[in-house]
Amino acid sequence: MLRLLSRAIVRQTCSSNGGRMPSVQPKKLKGRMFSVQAALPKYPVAPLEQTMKKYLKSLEPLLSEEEYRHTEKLCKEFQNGVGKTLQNKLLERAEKRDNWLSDWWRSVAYLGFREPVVINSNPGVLFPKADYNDIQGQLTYASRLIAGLLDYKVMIDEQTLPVEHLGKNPLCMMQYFQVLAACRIPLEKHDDWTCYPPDRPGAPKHITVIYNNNIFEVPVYGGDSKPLTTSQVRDQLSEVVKQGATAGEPIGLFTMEHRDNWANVYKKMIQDKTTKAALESVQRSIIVLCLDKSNNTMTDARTVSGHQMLHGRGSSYHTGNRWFDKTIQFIVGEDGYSGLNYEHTTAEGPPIIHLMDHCMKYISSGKDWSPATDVKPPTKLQFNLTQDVSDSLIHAKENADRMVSDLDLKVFVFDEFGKNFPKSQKVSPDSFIQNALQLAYYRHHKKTCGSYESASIRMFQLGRTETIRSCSTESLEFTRAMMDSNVSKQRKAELLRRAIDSHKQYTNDAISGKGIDRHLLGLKLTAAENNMEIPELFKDPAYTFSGSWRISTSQVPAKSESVLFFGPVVPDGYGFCYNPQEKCILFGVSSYKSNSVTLPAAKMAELIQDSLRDMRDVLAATMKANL
Ligand code: COA
Ligand code: HC5
Repeated sequence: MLRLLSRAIVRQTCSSNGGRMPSVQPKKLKGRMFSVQAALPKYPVAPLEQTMKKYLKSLEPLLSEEEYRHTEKLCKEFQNGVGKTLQNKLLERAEKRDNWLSDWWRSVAYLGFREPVVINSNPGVLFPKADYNDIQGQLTYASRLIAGLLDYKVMIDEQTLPVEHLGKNPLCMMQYFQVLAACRIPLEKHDDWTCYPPDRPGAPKHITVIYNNNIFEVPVYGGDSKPLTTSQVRDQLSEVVKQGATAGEPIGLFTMEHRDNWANVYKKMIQDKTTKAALESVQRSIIVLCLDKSNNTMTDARTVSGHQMLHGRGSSYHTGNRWFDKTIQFIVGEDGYSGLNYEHTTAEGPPIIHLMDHCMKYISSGKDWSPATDVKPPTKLQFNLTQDVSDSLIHAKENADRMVSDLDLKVFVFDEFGKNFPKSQKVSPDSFIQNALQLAYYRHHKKTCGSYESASIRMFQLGRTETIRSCSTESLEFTRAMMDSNVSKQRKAELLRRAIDSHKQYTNDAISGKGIDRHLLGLKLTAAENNMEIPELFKDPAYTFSGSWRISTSQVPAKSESVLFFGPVVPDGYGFCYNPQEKCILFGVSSYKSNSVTLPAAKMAELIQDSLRDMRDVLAATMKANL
């Protein structure tokens, strides 16, 4: 496995296509996009002893005494033996690169990952419902969305986006530069990734629109290089609908395939010049816009639409009307529900959500600009499929439908309080919510598990994410106490505050380069790249077990009341994504129907709400007692 991985890494960094980060000519406009980019610190390699100590601490709630002692021994041996060599090699790598991790991460987390990107990797987002219910309203909404996108793109092109901050710290803005120009390309064993950044010749001037499974190249700039107005975009979309009246072959289903299957089909497809040009048009476009039919559902329309955004609801609904390899797909339904799906290689959630929030605001503003001239009409892209490729589409359809039918999702709003309550109790809202997720899991499973929360490490150049191991000795003590009627509310509140503090401390460490998971990964990959024996530490069941994220979570705050979701990362796990607002929290919860251990998503959603309420009650009661 590791050998395969190291070969894949070499292949990626040697890739002739855009497999590597595009470089940028940064403009240093004060407070804007790249003004502080060069001054951002480099991602450090943490001291080995520190990582070993923290790793052992993270295992305390997960292992038996005996298992713990075994791993403790392995850590000691590693730290005094091969770990030293690996650490030195990793430090050498860090010396030579802007970020020792980013290429590896792109490869291990994304391009080398062979399972279908849909559900397993691409997140979905459901926007607040818009007030229309027919195709005319759909086209008007979609054209406002695209106008908002073009308005945002000006800030990327001119590098005038404000620098994002985490607390007081400025963050790396490279992902923003790439989100409107990138696409994943299937290759056997290890995908490629292409990017056409805005400061290069050939930067994209069109979007891809998919309607009724037909795929179109739609110019969104005039011959005068001006962006189209809302009504000009709308005219383009009306033309798409006219030309796309007959359903096309659902070739988007291929992008939901296992990556090696898709790579195999792709290789055949690009033998045909016309098809190759059509595929490149999609890859080179700014974004994909999917114009979907109505879901025609009366019950829990939000959850149904969540499925639509995450995977398209299968071949008889919208899954063929997608291109899941594209970094951003906006999805606009005929029934007022819209959202997006994004391929994760290019960026984390925050740049995508920032763009989305801008579009939401733009839609309700009266803004527009003067019309562009010399506008080229949409072109329906031509795909010539051989019999062989058409046959593969039948398998792709079966595989997609199997995956879709197994995914359980619940999209809901907890509206009894939001960030305001934990803030009033002087505790971190994120750490409060994470402990609620721990409690919800414990309520049903009567134990804890490997738990992942994404932490941003974009305070560093080209930083991506680190893991917050959100299950701790303190969180386990708290969850146990909550389920014990003999423990007083006062004590429960004390344990909750302690668990919150522990989580907050881990968070602060993770965002400042003192996490453990990326460092451990770096040491393991260093061994693989140097053809060294995999150290015992990484063969230890505790390493695999503690990194099997049965709870996989992420906080992505948005200005709008949008809901975000993704699939579980292990069969017996849950995916929890939340968008905390001041007075409510929007949640997306997922699990697999075929798994007999996990609860249906709606049941788990109830446990989360019960946990949030119970935690509020213990804190509020003790607050009163202290007055
Ligand atoms: N008392 C009162 N208020 C507090 C508090 C306390 N003890 N602790 C925190 N707060 C406030 C904060 O000031 C902040 O205020 P704001 O709403 O005005 O901004 C708010 O509560 C939220 O803080 P907190 O809940 O502690 O979380 P955070 O914003 O620091 O986020 C992470 C924590 C882990 C989510 C964040 O560090 C991070 O890494 N985000 C990126 C995650 C990511 O990239 N996800 C997508 C991956 S694809
Ligand atoms: C719409 C935003 C969804 C968030 C996506 C996210 O958090 O992805 C995580 C990325 C990372 O590197 O931590 C992975 N995760 C979904 C498995 C938590």
